[in-house]
Amino acid sequence: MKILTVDQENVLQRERNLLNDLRLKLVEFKASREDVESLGQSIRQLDDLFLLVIVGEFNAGKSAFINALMGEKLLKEGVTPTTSQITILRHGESSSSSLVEEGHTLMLFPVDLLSELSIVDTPGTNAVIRQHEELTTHFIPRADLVLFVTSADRPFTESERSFMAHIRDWGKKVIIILNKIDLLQDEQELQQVLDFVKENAHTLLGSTPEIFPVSSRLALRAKTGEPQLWQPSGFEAMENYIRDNLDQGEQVRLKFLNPLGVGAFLTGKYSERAENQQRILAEDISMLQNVERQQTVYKNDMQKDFEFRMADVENIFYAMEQRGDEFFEERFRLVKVLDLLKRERMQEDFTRQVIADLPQQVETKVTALIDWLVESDLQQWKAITGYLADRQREHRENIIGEGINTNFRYDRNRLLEAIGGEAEQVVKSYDRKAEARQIAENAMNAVTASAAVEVGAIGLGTLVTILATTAAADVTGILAAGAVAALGFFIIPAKRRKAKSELHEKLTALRKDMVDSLKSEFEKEIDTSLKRIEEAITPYTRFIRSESDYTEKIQTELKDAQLEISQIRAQIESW
Ligand SMILES: Nc1nc2c(ncn2[C@@H]2O[C@H](COP(=O)(O)OP(=O)(O)OP(=O)(O)O)[C@@H](O)[C@H]2O)c(=O)[nH]1
Ligand SMILES: [Mg+2]
Repeated sequence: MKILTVDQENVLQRERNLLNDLRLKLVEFKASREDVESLGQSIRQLDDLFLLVIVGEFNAGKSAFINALMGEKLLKEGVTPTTSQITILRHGESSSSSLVEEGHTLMLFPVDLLSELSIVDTPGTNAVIRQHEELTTHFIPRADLVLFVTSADRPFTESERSFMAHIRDWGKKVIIILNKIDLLQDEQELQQVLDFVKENAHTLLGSTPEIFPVSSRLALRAKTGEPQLWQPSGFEAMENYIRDNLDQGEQVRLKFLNPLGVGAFLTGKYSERAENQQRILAEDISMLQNVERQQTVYKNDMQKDFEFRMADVENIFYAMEQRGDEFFEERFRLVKVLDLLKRERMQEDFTRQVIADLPQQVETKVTALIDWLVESDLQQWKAITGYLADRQREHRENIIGEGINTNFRYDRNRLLEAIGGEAEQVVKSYDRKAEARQIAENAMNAVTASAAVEVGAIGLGTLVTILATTAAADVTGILAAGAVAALGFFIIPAKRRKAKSELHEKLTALRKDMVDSLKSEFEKEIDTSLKRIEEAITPYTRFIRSESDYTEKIQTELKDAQLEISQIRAQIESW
Protein backbone atom coordinates (compact mmCIF):
# COMPACT_ATOMS: atom_id res chain seq x y z
CA MET A 1 0.00 0.00 0.00
CA LYS A 2 1.32 3.43 -0.97
CA ILE A 3 -0.15 6.71 0.11
CA LEU A 4 2.33 9.35 -0.96
CA THR A 5 3.61 10.05 -4.44
CA VAL A 6 7.36 9.91 -5.03
CA ASP A 7 7.42 13.68 -5.10
CA GLN A 8 5.58 13.94 -1.80
CA GLU A 9 7.87 11.40 -0.22
CA ASN A 10 10.93 13.37 -1.30
CA VAL A 11 9.52 16.56 0.09
CA LEU A 12 8.70 14.80 3.33
CA GLN A 13 12.28 13.58 3.61
CA ARG A 14 13.69 17.01 2.86
CA GLU A 15 11.38 18.66 5.32
CA ARG A 16 12.27 16.20 8.06
CA ASN A 17 15.99 16.72 7.54
CA LEU A 18 15.61 20.47 7.47
CA LEU A 19 13.60 20.63 10.67
CA ASN A 20 15.91 18.22 12.47
CA ASP A 21 18.91 20.34 11.50
CA LEU A 22 17.11 23.46 12.58
CA ARG A 23 16.35 21.89 15.93
CA LEU A 24 20.05 21.19 16.53
CA LYS A 25 20.89 24.73 15.55
CA LEU A 26 18.37 26.20 17.93
CA VAL A 27 19.78 24.11 20.75
CA GLU A 28 23.26 25.34 19.88
CA PHE A 29 22.04 28.92 19.77
CA LYS A 30 20.54 28.50 23.24
CA ALA A 31 16.96 28.90 22.12
CA SER A 32 14.35 28.65 24.83
CA ARG A 33 13.26 25.17 25.92
CA GLU A 34 9.69 25.81 24.82
CA ASP A 35 10.77 26.77 21.33
CA VAL A 36 12.97 23.72 20.93
CA GLU A 37 10.15 21.58 22.29
CA SER A 38 7.54 23.01 19.97
CA LEU A 39 9.79 22.38 17.00
CA GLY A 40 10.32 18.84 18.29
CA GLN A 41 6.59 18.42 18.40
CA SER A 42 6.27 19.59 14.82
CA ILE A 43 8.87 17.05 13.77
CA ARG A 44 6.91 14.32 15.52
CA GLN A 45 3.79 15.52 13.73
CA LEU A 46 5.66 14.94 10.54
CA ASP A 47 6.64 11.47 11.73
CA ASP A 48 3.01 10.72 12.40
CA LEU A 49 1.90 12.33 9.19
CA PHE A 50 -0.96 9.87 9.06
CA LEU A 51 -1.93 8.18 12.24
CA LEU A 52 -4.02 5.04 12.25
CA VAL A 53 -5.32 4.00 15.64
CA ILE A 54 -6.45 0.39 15.91
CA VAL A 55 -8.89 -0.46 18.69
CA GLY A 56 -11.02 -3.46 19.61
CA GLU A 57 -11.37 -6.11 22.25
CA PHE A 58 -8.53 -8.47 23.08
CA ASN A 59 -8.13 -11.32 20.66
CA ALA A 60 -10.05 -9.44 17.95
CA GLY A 61 -6.91 -9.68 15.85
CA LYS A 62 -5.69 -6.07 16.01
CA SER A 63 -2.04 -7.01 16.06
CA ALA A 64 -2.62 -9.63 13.39
CA PHE A 65 -4.38 -7.01 11.27
CA ILE A 66 -1.42 -4.63 11.56
CA ASN A 67 0.97 -7.45 10.64
CA ALA A 68 -1.12 -8.11 7.56
CA LEU A 69 -1.06 -4.41 6.64
CA MET A 70 2.72 -4.34 6.91
CA GLY A 71 3.05 -7.68 5.17
CA GLU A 72 5.27 -9.06 7.91
CA LYS A 73 4.61 -10.73 11.20
CA LEU A 74 6.29 -8.14 13.38
CA LEU A 75 3.86 -7.91 16.30
CA LYS A 76 3.06 -10.65 18.72
CA GLU A 77 -0.33 -12.31 18.34
CA GLY A 78 -2.00 -14.67 20.77
CA VAL A 79 -5.26 -16.07 21.95
CA THR A 80 -4.86 -14.65 25.43
CA PRO A 81 -4.57 -10.88 26.04
CA THR A 82 -1.30 -10.19 24.26
CA THR A 83 -0.71 -6.51 23.63
CA SER A 84 -0.40 -5.04 27.10
CA GLN A 85 0.62 -1.49 26.24
CA ILE A 86 -0.33 1.15 23.77
CA THR A 87 2.28 0.67 21.07
CA ILE A 88 3.17 3.22 18.46
CA LEU A 89 4.74 1.92 15.29
CA ARG A 90 6.97 4.16 13.23
CA HIS A 91 9.51 3.80 10.54
CA GLY A 92 13.09 3.23 11.60
CA GLU A 93 16.32 2.21 9.92
CA SER A 94 16.39 -0.89 12.07
CA SER A 95 13.93 -2.64 14.34
CA SER A 96 13.83 -1.45 17.90
CA SER A 97 11.48 -1.18 20.80
CA SER A 98 11.61 1.29 23.66
CA LEU A 99 9.47 2.54 26.46
CA VAL A 100 8.73 6.21 25.98
CA GLU A 101 8.02 8.63 28.76
CA GLU A 102 4.27 8.80 28.42
CA GLY A 103 4.20 5.13 29.38
CA HIS A 104 3.69 3.57 26.01
CA THR A 105 5.96 1.59 23.79
CA LEU A 106 7.59 2.91 20.63
CA MET A 107 8.50 0.31 18.04
CA LEU A 108 10.50 1.12 14.95
CA PHE A 109 10.55 -1.12 11.90
CA PRO A 110 12.26 -0.74 8.54
CA VAL A 111 8.95 -1.21 6.74
CA ASP A 112 8.07 1.06 3.80
CA LEU A 113 4.46 1.54 4.81
CA LEU A 114 5.55 3.07 8.11
CA SER A 115 7.49 5.85 6.43
CA GLU A 116 4.16 7.16 5.22
CA LEU A 117 1.97 6.49 8.20
CA SER A 118 2.24 5.60 11.86
CA ILE A 119 0.08 2.97 13.48
CA VAL A 120 -1.04 2.72 17.07
CA ASP A 121 -1.70 -0.78 18.31
CA THR A 122 -3.66 -0.95 21.54
CA PRO A 123 -4.52 -3.44 24.25
CA GLY A 124 -8.03 -4.86 24.20
CA THR A 125 -10.87 -2.49 25.03
CA ASN A 126 -11.64 -4.63 28.05
CA ALA A 127 -8.21 -3.82 29.55
CA VAL A 128 -7.88 -1.41 32.43
CA ILE A 129 -9.64 1.96 32.29
CA ARG A 130 -6.45 3.97 32.70
CA GLN A 131 -5.31 2.90 29.27
CA HIS A 132 -8.62 3.97 27.83
CA GLU A 133 -8.05 7.44 29.08
CA GLU A 134 -4.55 7.54 27.75
CA LEU A 135 -5.87 6.41 24.40
CA THR A 136 -8.77 8.77 24.21
CA THR A 137 -6.84 11.79 25.36
CA HIS A 138 -3.58 11.22 23.54
CA PHE A 139 -4.19 9.24 20.43
CA ILE A 140 -7.80 9.47 19.34
CA PRO A 141 -7.64 13.27 18.89
CA ARG A 142 -4.57 12.94 16.68
CA ALA A 143 -5.89 9.99 14.69
CA ASP A 144 -6.59 10.42 11.02
CA LEU A 145 -8.55 7.23 11.04
CA VAL A 146 -9.74 5.01 13.86
CA LEU A 147 -9.95 1.37 12.87
CA PHE A 148 -12.36 -0.54 14.99
CA VAL A 149 -11.44 -4.21 14.78
CA THR A 150 -14.05 -6.69 15.85
CA SER A 151 -13.86 -10.44 15.47
CA ALA A 152 -16.35 -12.24 13.24
CA ASP A 153 -16.73 -15.01 15.78
CA ARG A 154 -17.60 -12.59 18.57
CA PRO A 155 -18.74 -9.38 16.92
CA PHE A 156 -19.25 -6.16 18.81
CA THR A 157 -18.63 -7.15 22.38
CA GLU A 158 -19.87 -5.18 25.30
CA SER A 159 -16.52 -3.48 25.91
CA GLU A 160 -16.20 -2.54 22.23
CA ARG A 161 -19.61 -1.02 22.38
CA SER A 162 -18.81 1.08 25.42
CA PHE A 163 -15.49 2.17 23.95
CA MET A 164 -17.15 3.25 20.73
CA ALA A 165 -19.59 5.31 22.73
CA HIS A 166 -16.60 6.79 24.48
CA ILE A 167 -14.85 8.02 21.35
CA ARG A 168 -17.99 9.04 19.49
CA ASP A 169 -17.78 12.59 20.72
CA TRP A 170 -14.38 13.19 19.21
CA GLY A 171 -15.97 13.20 15.80
CA LYS A 172 -13.18 11.11 14.37
CA LYS A 173 -13.57 9.11 11.25
CA VAL A 174 -14.14 5.51 12.32
CA ILE A 175 -14.26 2.41 10.15
CA ILE A 176 -15.11 -1.05 11.32
CA ILE A 177 -12.90 -3.98 10.42
CA LEU A 178 -14.79 -7.21 10.73
CA ASN A 179 -11.86 -9.59 11.14
CA LYS A 180 -11.44 -13.36 10.91
CA ILE A 181 -14.10 -13.85 8.24
CA ASP A 182 -12.26 -17.02 7.29
CA LEU A 183 -13.84 -18.58 10.35
CA LEU A 184 -17.33 -18.11 8.92
CA GLN A 185 -19.05 -20.95 7.15
CA ASP A 186 -20.48 -19.10 4.16
CA GLU A 187 -21.80 -15.88 2.65
CA GLN A 188 -24.98 -16.18 4.58
CA GLU A 189 -23.23 -16.27 7.94
CA LEU A 190 -21.12 -13.32 6.89
CA GLN A 191 -24.22 -11.39 5.96
CA GLN A 192 -25.74 -12.14 9.34
CA VAL A 193 -22.71 -10.88 11.19
CA LEU A 194 -22.48 -7.80 8.99
CA ASP A 195 -26.10 -6.94 9.64
CA PHE A 196 -25.58 -7.34 13.33
CA VAL A 197 -22.57 -5.07 13.38
CA LYS A 198 -24.24 -2.51 11.17
CA GLU A 199 -27.29 -2.34 13.39
CA ASN A 200 -25.29 -1.95 16.55
CA ALA A 201 -23.02 0.69 15.08
CA HIS A 202 -25.98 2.62 13.85
CA THR A 203 -27.64 2.58 17.23
CA LEU A 204 -24.45 3.78 18.83
CA LEU A 205 -23.29 6.38 16.34
CA GLY A 206 -26.47 7.48 14.68
CA SER A 207 -24.93 6.62 11.34
CA THR A 208 -23.37 3.57 9.82
CA PRO A 209 -19.62 3.67 9.31
CA GLU A 210 -17.86 1.76 6.56
CA ILE A 211 -17.53 -1.89 7.43
CA PHE A 212 -14.83 -4.05 5.86
CA PRO A 213 -15.03 -7.80 6.26
CA VAL A 214 -11.46 -9.12 6.16
CA SER A 215 -9.27 -11.99 7.16
CA SER A 216 -5.96 -10.74 8.45
CA ARG A 217 -4.64 -14.27 8.51
CA LEU A 218 -5.31 -14.79 4.77
CA ALA A 219 -4.04 -11.31 3.88
CA LEU A 220 -0.69 -11.93 5.51
CA ARG A 221 -0.35 -15.26 3.79
CA ALA A 222 -1.27 -13.60 0.51
CA LYS A 223 1.48 -11.03 0.98
CA THR A 224 4.03 -13.67 1.92
CA GLY A 225 3.76 -16.05 -1.03
CA GLU A 226 0.18 -17.18 -1.52
CA PRO A 227 -1.30 -14.52 -3.81
CA GLN A 228 -4.42 -16.59 -4.48
CA LEU A 229 -5.53 -15.72 -0.93
CA TRP A 230 -5.51 -11.96 -1.57
CA GLN A 231 -8.98 -11.82 -3.06
CA PRO A 232 -10.71 -13.83 -0.27
CA SER A 233 -8.81 -11.79 2.39
CA GLY A 234 -10.97 -8.75 1.60
CA PHE A 235 -7.95 -6.48 2.11
CA GLU A 236 -8.03 -4.89 -1.32
CA ALA A 237 -11.16 -2.83 -0.72
CA MET A 238 -10.07 -1.91 2.79
CA GLU A 239 -6.59 -0.76 1.74
CA ASN A 240 -8.01 1.24 -1.15
CA TYR A 241 -10.37 2.94 1.20
CA ILE A 242 -7.59 3.87 3.64
CA ARG A 243 -5.40 5.24 0.88
CA ASP A 244 -8.15 7.30 -0.71
CA ASN A 245 -9.15 8.67 2.62
CA LEU A 246 -5.72 9.70 3.75
CA ASP A 247 -4.55 11.09 0.47
CA GLN A 248 -6.80 14.08 0.37
CA GLY A 249 -4.92 16.83 -1.35
CA GLU A 250 -5.74 19.78 0.83
CA GLN A 251 -5.34 17.88 4.07
CA VAL A 252 -1.99 16.44 3.06
CA ARG A 253 -0.82 19.90 2.13
CA LEU A 254 -1.77 21.24 5.52
CA LYS A 255 -0.03 18.40 7.26
CA PHE A 256 3.13 19.19 5.36
CA LEU A 257 2.82 22.92 5.82
CA ASN A 258 2.11 23.09 9.53
CA PRO A 259 5.54 22.02 10.79
CA LEU A 260 7.15 24.25 8.17
CA GLY A 261 5.16 27.14 9.57
CA VAL A 262 6.57 26.48 13.02
CA GLY A 263 10.05 26.24 11.51
CA ALA A 264 9.58 29.52 9.65
CA PHE A 265 8.34 31.27 12.75
CA LEU A 266 11.30 30.10 14.82
CA THR A 267 13.92 30.91 12.18
CA GLY A 268 12.39 34.37 11.94
CA LYS A 269 12.42 34.83 15.67
CA TYR A 270 16.00 33.71 16.10
CA SER A 271 17.23 35.57 13.05
CA GLU A 272 15.92 38.67 14.69
CA ARG A 273 17.67 37.77 17.90
CA ALA A 274 20.90 37.20 16.00
CA GLU A 275 20.42 40.51 14.27
CA ASN A 276 19.93 42.35 17.53
CA GLN A 277 22.96 40.66 18.93
CA GLN A 278 24.96 41.53 15.85
CA ARG A 279 23.91 45.15 16.15
CA ILE A 280 25.21 45.37 19.70
CA LEU A 281 28.38 43.60 18.66
CA ALA A 282 28.87 46.00 15.77
CA GLU A 283 28.60 48.92 18.20
CA ASP A 284 31.06 47.21 20.50
CA ILE A 285 33.45 46.67 17.64
CA SER A 286 33.23 50.26 16.58
CA MET A 287 33.87 51.29 20.18
CA LEU A 288 36.95 49.08 20.21
CA GLN A 289 38.10 50.49 16.89
CA ASN A 290 37.61 53.93 18.31
CA VAL A 291 39.78 53.00 21.27
CA GLU A 292 42.42 51.72 18.88
CA ARG A 293 42.29 54.93 16.91
CA GLN A 294 42.51 56.94 20.10
CA GLN A 295 45.58 55.00 21.08
CA THR A 296 47.31 55.78 17.80
CA VAL A 297 46.33 59.42 17.94
CA TYR A 298 47.51 59.58 21.53
CA LYS A 299 50.87 58.14 20.64
CA ASN A 300 51.37 60.49 17.71
CA ASP A 301 50.29 63.53 19.67
CA MET A 302 52.52 62.64 22.53
CA GLN A 303 55.49 62.18 20.25
CA LYS A 304 54.95 65.51 18.57
CA ASP A 305 54.50 67.28 21.87
CA PHE A 306 57.54 65.62 23.27
CA GLU A 307 59.79 66.77 20.43
CA PHE A 308 58.54 70.25 21.01
CA ARG A 309 59.21 70.17 24.72
CA MET A 310 62.60 68.59 24.21
CA ALA A 311 63.58 71.40 21.88
CA ASP A 312 62.95 73.70 24.82
CA VAL A 313 65.34 71.73 26.98
CA GLU A 314 67.94 71.69 24.25
CA ASN A 315 67.69 75.44 23.87
CA ILE A 316 68.86 75.81 27.45
CA PHE A 317 72.06 74.08 26.49
CA TYR A 318 72.52 76.14 23.34
CA ALA A 319 72.09 79.27 25.39
CA MET A 320 74.76 78.14 27.80
CA GLU A 321 77.10 77.33 24.96
CA GLN A 322 76.63 80.80 23.64
CA ARG A 323 77.35 82.28 27.05
CA GLY A 324 80.48 80.11 27.17
CA ASP A 325 81.66 81.40 23.80
CA GLU A 326 81.22 84.96 24.93
CA PHE A 327 82.97 84.22 28.16
CA PHE A 328 86.04 82.75 26.50
CA GLU A 329 86.03 85.44 23.91
CA GLU A 330 86.18 88.01 26.59
CA ARG A 331 88.68 86.30 28.90
CA PHE A 332 91.20 84.86 26.52
CA ARG A 333 92.96 88.09 25.81
CA LEU A 334 96.53 89.11 26.38
CA VAL A 335 95.50 92.05 28.49
CA LYS A 336 93.65 89.74 30.80
CA VAL A 337 96.40 87.19 31.07
CA LEU A 338 96.84 87.75 34.78
CA ASP A 339 93.16 87.15 35.37
CA LEU A 340 93.45 83.92 33.49
CA LEU A 341 95.93 82.67 35.99
CA LYS A 342 93.58 83.20 38.89
CA ARG A 343 92.14 79.80 38.75
CA GLU A 344 89.62 80.07 41.61
CA ARG A 345 88.28 83.33 40.38
CA MET A 346 88.05 82.09 36.85
CA GLN A 347 86.05 79.12 37.97
CA GLU A 348 83.71 81.23 40.03
CA ASP A 349 83.13 83.58 37.12
CA PHE A 350 82.48 80.70 34.80
CA THR A 351 79.93 79.22 37.16
CA ARG A 352 78.17 82.52 37.66
CA GLN A 353 78.20 83.77 34.09
CA VAL A 354 78.13 80.67 31.95
CA ILE A 355 76.46 77.96 33.93
CA ALA A 356 74.21 80.57 35.55
CA ASP A 357 70.72 79.17 36.17
CA LEU A 358 71.03 76.33 33.66
CA PRO A 359 70.54 73.61 36.30
CA GLN A 360 67.33 75.17 37.61
CA GLN A 361 66.07 75.69 34.09
CA VAL A 362 66.76 72.11 33.14
CA GLU A 363 65.24 70.88 36.36
CA THR A 364 62.08 72.92 35.79
CA LYS A 365 61.66 71.93 32.17
CA VAL A 366 62.29 68.26 32.73
CA THR A 367 59.99 68.14 35.74
CA ALA A 368 57.27 69.80 33.72
CA LEU A 369 57.83 67.35 30.91
CA ILE A 370 57.57 64.36 33.20
CA ASP A 371 54.48 65.74 34.89
CA TRP A 372 52.92 66.23 31.50
CA LEU A 373 53.75 62.67 30.52
CA VAL A 374 52.25 61.22 33.68
CA GLU A 375 49.17 63.36 33.42
CA SER A 376 48.56 62.39 29.78
CA ASP A 377 48.83 58.74 30.65
CA LEU A 378 46.29 59.15 33.40
CA GLN A 379 43.96 61.06 31.08
CA GLN A 380 44.17 58.28 28.53
CA TRP A 381 43.17 55.72 31.14
CA LYS A 382 40.31 57.92 32.19
CA ALA A 383 39.12 58.16 28.61
CA ILE A 384 39.14 54.38 28.25
CA THR A 385 37.29 53.93 31.53
CA GLY A 386 34.77 56.40 30.21
CA TYR A 387 34.18 54.46 26.99
CA LEU A 388 33.65 51.25 28.87
CA ALA A 389 31.29 52.85 31.34
CA ASP A 390 29.32 54.39 28.46
CA ARG A 391 28.93 50.99 26.82
CA GLN A 392 27.73 49.51 30.05
CA ARG A 393 25.27 52.26 30.76
CA GLU A 394 23.91 52.23 27.23
CA HIS A 395 23.46 48.52 27.51
CA ARG A 396 21.62 48.70 30.79
CA GLU A 397 19.25 51.33 29.44
CA ASN A 398 18.72 49.45 26.25
CA ILE A 399 17.44 46.12 27.47
CA ILE A 400 16.17 44.38 24.39
CA GLY A 401 14.46 41.76 26.55
CA GLU A 402 13.63 38.53 24.79
CA GLY A 403 15.53 39.68 21.74
CA ILE A 404 18.90 38.84 23.21
CA ASN A 405 20.35 35.59 24.28
CA THR A 406 20.69 35.70 28.05
CA ASN A 407 24.01 33.88 28.04
CA PHE A 408 25.48 36.37 25.66
CA ARG A 409 24.17 39.24 27.72
CA TYR A 410 25.59 37.78 30.87
CA ASP A 411 29.06 37.07 29.47
CA ARG A 412 29.34 40.44 27.86
CA ASN A 413 28.25 42.36 30.93
CA ARG A 414 30.53 40.38 33.15
CA LEU A 415 33.50 41.20 30.92
CA LEU A 416 32.60 44.85 30.62
CA GLU A 417 32.29 45.08 34.36
CA ALA A 418 35.58 43.31 35.00
CA ILE A 419 37.51 45.47 32.54
CA GLY A 420 35.76 48.64 33.59
CA GLY A 421 36.57 47.81 37.20
CA GLU A 422 40.19 47.16 36.37
CA ALA A 423 40.55 50.41 34.48
CA GLU A 424 38.87 52.28 37.27
CA GLN A 425 41.22 50.70 39.74
CA VAL A 426 44.19 51.86 37.70
CA VAL A 427 42.82 55.39 37.64
CA LYS A 428 42.03 55.35 41.36
CA SER A 429 45.38 54.01 42.46
CA TYR A 430 47.29 56.23 40.08
CA ASP A 431 50.10 57.90 42.08
CA ARG A 432 51.28 60.83 40.00
CA LYS A 433 54.23 61.62 42.27
CA ALA A 434 55.53 58.10 42.38
CA GLU A 435 55.17 57.70 38.63
CA ALA A 436 57.00 60.96 38.01
CA ARG A 437 59.75 60.08 40.46
CA GLN A 438 60.25 56.77 38.77
CA ILE A 439 60.58 58.34 35.33
CA ALA A 440 62.97 61.04 36.59
CA GLU A 441 65.11 58.49 38.32
CA ASN A 442 65.30 56.32 35.26
CA ALA A 443 66.27 59.30 33.12
CA MET A 444 68.97 60.36 35.54
CA ASN A 445 70.41 56.93 35.86
CA ALA A 446 70.69 56.81 32.11
CA VAL A 447 72.52 60.16 32.00
CA THR A 448 74.94 59.33 34.80
CA ALA A 449 75.66 55.95 33.31
CA SER A 450 76.68 57.42 29.97
CA ALA A 451 78.66 60.23 31.60
CA ALA A 452 80.37 57.76 33.94
CA VAL A 453 79.80 59.98 36.93
CA GLU A 454 79.19 58.60 40.35
CA VAL A 455 76.23 60.45 41.86
CA GLY A 456 73.96 59.73 44.70
CA ALA A 457 70.36 60.79 45.01
CA ILE A 458 70.79 64.27 43.58
CA GLY A 459 68.52 66.29 41.37
CA LEU A 460 68.91 66.51 37.67
CA GLY A 461 69.95 70.14 37.97
CA THR A 462 72.78 69.29 40.38
CA LEU A 463 73.94 66.62 38.04
CA VAL A 464 74.10 69.10 35.18
CA THR A 465 76.06 71.52 37.36
CA ILE A 466 78.64 68.90 38.17
CA LEU A 467 79.05 67.91 34.55
CA ALA A 468 79.21 71.49 33.27
CA THR A 469 81.66 72.57 35.94
CA THR A 470 83.96 69.73 35.06
CA ALA A 471 84.07 71.13 31.56
CA ALA A 472 85.04 74.60 32.80
CA ALA A 473 87.59 73.30 35.28
CA ASP A 474 89.38 71.45 32.55
CA VAL A 475 89.76 74.50 30.47
CA THR A 476 91.25 76.57 33.23
CA GLY A 477 93.49 73.69 34.36
CA ILE A 478 95.25 73.55 31.05
CA LEU A 479 95.88 77.22 31.13
CA ALA A 480 97.33 77.21 34.62
CA ALA A 481 99.95 74.69 33.60
CA GLY A 482 101.32 76.81 30.78
CA ALA A 483 104.22 79.29 31.23
CA VAL A 484 103.17 82.89 31.35
CA ALA A 485 106.02 83.87 29.06
CA ALA A 486 104.93 81.54 26.42
CA LEU A 487 101.54 83.09 26.20
CA GLY A 488 101.65 85.12 23.08
CA PHE A 489 99.74 86.10 20.10
CA PHE A 490 99.61 82.56 18.88
CA ILE A 491 98.99 80.70 22.11
CA ILE A 492 96.05 82.56 23.51
CA PRO A 493 93.84 82.41 20.44
CA ALA A 494 94.65 78.72 20.15
CA LYS A 495 93.76 78.14 23.76
CA ARG A 496 90.59 80.11 23.29
CA ARG A 497 89.62 77.99 20.33
CA LYS A 498 90.39 74.89 22.26
CA ALA A 499 88.37 76.00 25.27
CA LYS A 500 85.43 76.81 23.03
CA SER A 501 85.50 73.59 21.17
CA GLU A 502 85.92 71.58 24.32
CA LEU A 503 82.96 73.29 25.89
CA HIS A 504 81.00 72.67 22.72
CA GLU A 505 81.93 69.00 22.73
CA LYS A 506 81.10 68.51 26.35
CA LEU A 507 77.83 70.36 26.15
CA THR A 508 76.83 68.53 22.99
CA ALA A 509 77.54 65.21 24.65
CA LEU A 510 75.70 66.24 27.77
CA ARG A 511 72.73 67.51 25.83
CA LYS A 512 72.64 64.40 23.69
CA ASP A 513 72.83 62.10 26.67
CA MET A 514 70.08 63.95 28.33
CA VAL A 515 67.83 64.05 25.28
CA ASP A 516 68.48 60.43 24.40
CA SER A 517 67.84 59.10 27.83
CA LEU A 518 64.72 61.18 28.30
CA LYS A 519 63.53 60.13 24.90
CA SER A 520 64.00 56.44 25.53
CA GLU A 521 62.36 56.76 28.92
CA PHE A 522 59.51 58.60 27.33
CA GLU A 523 59.04 56.00 24.63
CA LYS A 524 59.17 53.18 27.11
CA GLU A 525 56.60 54.93 29.23
CA ILE A 526 54.21 55.55 26.36
CA ASP A 527 54.49 51.99 25.13
CA THR A 528 53.93 50.56 28.56
CA SER A 529 50.92 52.74 29.02
CA LEU A 530 49.42 51.80 25.66
CA LYS A 531 50.15 48.18 26.23
CA ARG A 532 48.58 48.19 29.64
CA ILE A 533 45.38 49.61 28.22
CA GLU A 534 45.46 47.17 25.36
CA GLU A 535 45.97 44.23 27.67
CA ALA A 536 43.14 45.36 29.89
CA ILE A 537 40.63 45.31 27.05
CA THR A 538 41.98 42.26 25.23
CA PRO A 539 39.57 39.75 26.83
CA TYR A 540 36.69 41.94 25.78
CA THR A 541 38.02 42.36 22.27
CA ARG A 542 38.48 38.64 21.95
CA PHE A 543 34.99 37.95 23.26
CA ILE A 544 33.38 40.43 20.94
CA ARG A 545 35.20 39.16 17.88
CA SER A 546 34.43 35.51 18.53
CA GLU A 547 30.79 36.25 19.39
CA SER A 548 30.50 38.27 16.26
CA ASP A 549 31.90 35.47 14.10
CA TYR A 550 29.60 32.99 15.78
CA THR A 551 26.51 35.16 15.41
CA GLU A 552 27.33 35.72 11.79
CA LYS A 553 27.58 32.00 11.22
CA ILE A 554 24.21 31.43 12.92
CA GLN A 555 22.68 34.21 10.88
CA THR A 556 23.83 32.63 7.66
CA GLU A 557 22.58 29.24 8.73
CA LEU A 558 19.19 30.59 9.71
CA LYS A 559 18.97 32.44 6.46
CA ASP A 560 19.75 29.25 4.56
CA ALA A 561 17.07 27.46 6.54
CA GLN A 562 14.59 30.21 5.73
CA LEU A 563 15.38 29.92 2.07
CA GLU A 564 14.95 26.17 2.13
CA ILE A 565 11.67 26.49 4.00
CA SER A 566 10.29 28.81 1.38
CA GLN A 567 11.45 26.49 -1.39
CA ILE A 568 9.75 23.48 0.18
CA ARG A 569 6.66 25.59 0.80
CA ALA A 570 6.49 26.61 -2.82
CA GLN A 571 6.77 23.01 -3.88
CA ILE A 572 3.98 21.89 -1.54
CA GLU A 573 1.76 24.71 -2.62
CA SER A 574 2.16 23.70 -6.23
CA TRP A 575 0.58 20.30 -5.58
N1 LIG B 1 -8.59 -17.46 11.90
C1 LIG B 1 -8.12 -16.27 12.10
N2 LIG B 1 -7.46 -16.00 13.20
C2 LIG B 1 -6.96 -14.76 13.35
C3 LIG B 1 -7.13 -13.78 12.39
N3 LIG B 1 -6.55 -12.66 12.85
C4 LIG B 1 -6.00 -12.96 14.04
N4 LIG B 1 -6.25 -14.23 14.36
C5 LIG B 1 -5.84 -14.88 15.57
O1 LIG B 1 -6.51 -14.34 16.68
C6 LIG B 1 -5.70 -14.35 17.82
C7 LIG B 1 -5.59 -12.97 18.43
O2 LIG B 1 -4.91 -12.15 17.56
P1 LIG B 1 -4.13 -10.86 18.06
O3 LIG B 1 -3.69 -10.19 16.87
O4 LIG B 1 -3.16 -11.22 19.08
O5 LIG B 1 -5.32 -10.14 18.70
P2 LIG B 1 -5.30 -8.71 19.41
O6 LIG B 1 -6.54 -8.02 19.08
O7 LIG B 1 -4.06 -8.03 19.10
O8 LIG B 1 -5.33 -9.13 20.93
P3 LIG B 1 -4.73 -8.36 22.20
O9 LIG B 1 -3.38 -7.88 21.81
O10 LIG B 1 -4.68 -9.39 23.23
O11 LIG B 1 -5.66 -7.26 22.52
C8 LIG B 1 -4.36 -14.87 17.37
O12 LIG B 1 -4.25 -16.24 17.66
C9 LIG B 1 -4.40 -14.67 15.88
O13 LIG B 1 -3.61 -15.61 15.17
C10 LIG B 1 -7.85 -14.09 11.21
O14 LIG B 1 -8.07 -13.30 10.31
N5 LIG B 1 -8.32 -15.37 11.13
MG1 LIG C 1 -2.51 -7.41 20.09
